[in-house]
Amino acid sequence: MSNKPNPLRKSNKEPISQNTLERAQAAKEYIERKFLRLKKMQEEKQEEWTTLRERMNEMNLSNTDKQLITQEIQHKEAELLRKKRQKISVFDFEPLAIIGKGAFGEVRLVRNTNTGEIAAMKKMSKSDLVFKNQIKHIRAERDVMALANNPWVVQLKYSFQDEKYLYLVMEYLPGGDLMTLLIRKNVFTEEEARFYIAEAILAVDSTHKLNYIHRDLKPDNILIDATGHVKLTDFGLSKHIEINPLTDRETLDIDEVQYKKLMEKRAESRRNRKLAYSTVGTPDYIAPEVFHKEGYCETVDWWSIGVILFEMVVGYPPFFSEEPADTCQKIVSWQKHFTIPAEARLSPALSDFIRRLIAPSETRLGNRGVEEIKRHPFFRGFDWDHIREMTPPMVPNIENEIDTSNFDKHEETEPFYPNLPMRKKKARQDPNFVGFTFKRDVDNQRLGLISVLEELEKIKASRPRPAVTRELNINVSFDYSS
Ligand code: ISQ
Repeated sequence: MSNKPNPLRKSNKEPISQNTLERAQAAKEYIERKFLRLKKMQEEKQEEWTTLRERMNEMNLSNTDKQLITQEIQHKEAELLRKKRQKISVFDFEPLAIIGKGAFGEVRLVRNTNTGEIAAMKKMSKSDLVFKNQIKHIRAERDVMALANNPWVVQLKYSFQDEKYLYLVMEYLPGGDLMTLLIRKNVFTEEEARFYIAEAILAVDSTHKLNYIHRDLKPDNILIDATGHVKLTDFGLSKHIEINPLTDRETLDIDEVQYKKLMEKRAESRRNRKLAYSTVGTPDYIAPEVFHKEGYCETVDWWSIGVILFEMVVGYPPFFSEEPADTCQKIVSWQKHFTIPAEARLSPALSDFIRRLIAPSETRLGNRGVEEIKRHPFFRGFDWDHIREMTPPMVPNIENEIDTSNFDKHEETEPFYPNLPMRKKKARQDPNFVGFTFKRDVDNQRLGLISVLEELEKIKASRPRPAVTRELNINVSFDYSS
């Protein structure tokens, strides 16, 4: 290390803050990752070109044909690079409606003015994210949605940023969320609950397979698509709460009439909870070990699944309290507070399933893999393999692609287009957010050399000596979807 004084620091003896060190470390890791990725891509590209040349030689193509194929590929490569360099910003979108508000910002239905595509745009304040130490979480969210080509996860189309905000542009799911369904239905039948919880289980398992623990699963971030099937999102837009005071006594030892009243009160609370705008998320679904400092694993999500299922069939979450702090207390000492009310009249299989999920982490169902969850008697005879082909119990009635009737209405509190300061020079990037930008249709593509190779192989198999330039040109197409 050089001993030269750093002209940017007032005194070279001034200590560097922990925050600066962490940000520098994050930036260093990002640059290293990016470098390795680029190097790997370069190597793969070179390998592909070598293979392509070998194949073309094996096929005895004329020099003109070889040249034409090469030119076509180079042309596509240049096109891809151009697309990659085009900057995307909030000014490429038109706001249509606000469909969610929460801790770090808002979600709007938007239209991409270049392509006409409809999407959900989540906008988050950078300063809030830094202040609440959410950078890692938001990066994980972006990664899981960007990388996964996964039917169970809301797909990320673009992510970008300006000086004040981060933006995630995602596919729009017009069916609303599970919380809205719960509010409309109050309680689900066992069959309805089985369908939604089974889809949620497969969705959660698919993210576990990507080494991602959700930790904050709740009905608000289980979304419903146009066909009535579910997809997961986070992610951080739920909120708390103004709830009617209810005592412990009320959850136990009551007759049917009282129970009905209780349920109505709880439904009211749910509506309030959904309407409330606060920076605090509800802790209702969080596993006890998340509150402790000793660490936890993916089974925390199976606890949350148990709590969501309880709420679906009983009508309220098991550790419900007026104050979030009291809910946390109840969860931490859950053995003292957890009961399934007899009035809910759950089948023995369902009660047992809930008890096996709302359980100590060591013996919790799912501790030895998702299969033990799928094998539980509650799912006896259930066709796990064809769930996406089933007709869901509720199929949303969607009028058109910009129908937002399954979301609550929200007033605009700040303009969609930010009032950014005019700068002469390009602002220095905040290292916290370096590498956030993503464009699905270019970032997840590889140049279609592989598909060119496959086409060449096919031609070779069917006609050992193709010599017609025109036919080859037709086949030099690029499959960017892979
Ligand atoms: C997609 N569609 C509707 C609502 C959404 C909320 C959050 C994230 C993605 C979404």
